[in-house]
Amino acid sequence: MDQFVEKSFDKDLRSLFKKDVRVDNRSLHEVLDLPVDKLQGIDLVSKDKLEEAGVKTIYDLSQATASEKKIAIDSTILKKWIRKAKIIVNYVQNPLTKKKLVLAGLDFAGKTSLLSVLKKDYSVIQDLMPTKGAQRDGVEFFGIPIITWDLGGQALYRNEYLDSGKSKLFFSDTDVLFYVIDVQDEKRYDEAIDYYGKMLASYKGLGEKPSLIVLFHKLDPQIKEQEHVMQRIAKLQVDIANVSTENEFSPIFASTSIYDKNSVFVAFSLGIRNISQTAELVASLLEEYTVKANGKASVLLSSEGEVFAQTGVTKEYIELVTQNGLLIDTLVKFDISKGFKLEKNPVLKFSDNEMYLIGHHISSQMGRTVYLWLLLQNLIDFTSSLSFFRNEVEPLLNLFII
Ligand SMILES: Nc1nc2c(ncn2[C@@H]2O[C@H](COP(=O)(O)OP(=O)(O)O)[C@@H](O)[C@H]2O)c(=O)[nH]1
Ligand SMILES: [Mg+2]
Repeated sequence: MDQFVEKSFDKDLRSLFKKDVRVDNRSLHEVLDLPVDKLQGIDLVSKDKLEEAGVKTIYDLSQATASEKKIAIDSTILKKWIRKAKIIVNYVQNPLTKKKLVLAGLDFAGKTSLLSVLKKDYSVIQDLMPTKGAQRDGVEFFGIPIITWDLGGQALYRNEYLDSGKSKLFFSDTDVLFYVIDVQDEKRYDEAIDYYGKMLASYKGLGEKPSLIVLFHKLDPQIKEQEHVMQRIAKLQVDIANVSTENEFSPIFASTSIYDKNSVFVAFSLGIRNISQTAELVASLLEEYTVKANGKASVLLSSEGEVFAQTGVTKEYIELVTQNGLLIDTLVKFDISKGFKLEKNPVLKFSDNEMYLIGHHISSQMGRTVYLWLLLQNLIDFTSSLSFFRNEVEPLLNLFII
């Protein structure tokens, strides 16, 4: 049932390699035998050092360990190279399939609302839009279609799917399962937990183990501060964790609210990052760069609201950056028909705490523009190392979902 995706050296791997490398897609496996210095960033001196340790090819490099004393290269740098080699080996050796996201939960849990946030169908902006074409049917995130599923209540007639062979059609090959629970509807907690358990059992029956995100939804900003609500949710989390363990699943928990759009993009991005081959490396590159640039927080964000990575000294700073990055992207989108364009390096000044949010274009591929948003205390010159960061991170963004 998997739908296979064609592999292409030029489309996916090209920018990880030096310019002179030529590879025919039909003999893609040959990249594994290329000498290590064909990889972008590996110089001849390092090549010799690696060779002395018996690491000659890209494949050898993927099998090396960074802590090995016999390789005389800084272990942070070596780790990155090994990680890249692993990504390449994985790309070449494993079939690429189309990914699938499932969004499930009781009726009224908020699934349709979550999807319209992801579509960036913000009603205020929608009302202001001069022209509106037909609504897009399917919602995609990171280019992956999201399938929704109502459980329980009015949708009872569909529940046969959970127990019958038909479930196979619907659930099979799920990469990430997002399970939504309405935290405001305490009366239906038991029902929500019950269906959650049934879904996990259904996946187990299929021999599948999707990545799992449980969304504590409708946790609106004003109720987040209420002690009794938080206690109730803490108990809910324990119950969900127990049912998960019984079914050999370990979910990631996230809180969401349509009144905090940032929370929705972050929660869905978490699920995607969990199945990404390159997310970890992208995150560590961003962390490294942010420290070097003296940044308080930063986020790699696409025009579609996809959060590739975020980092920062406090949770509040990270939220501030993500929220404003999203906002600026939305404004640009809204006024794009009037020729409104993002400046090369847009700067936003927060006058209450004397901080600056600076945007940097990182890549534009497949209809998505990725910006690096960086929160700084001083507008010092940090652009020198940016091109290095961009060169390193751009190929990894292209390989984010493979
Ligand atoms: N307070 C609050 N209400 C929400 C939120 N998300 C959805 N709702 C409301 O919950 C109801 C059910 O939402 P809907 O998206 O239709 O649920 P679905 O049946 O799972 O698709 C609607 O009235 C929404 O406006 C949220 O984050 N906070
Ligand atoms: Mg719905």
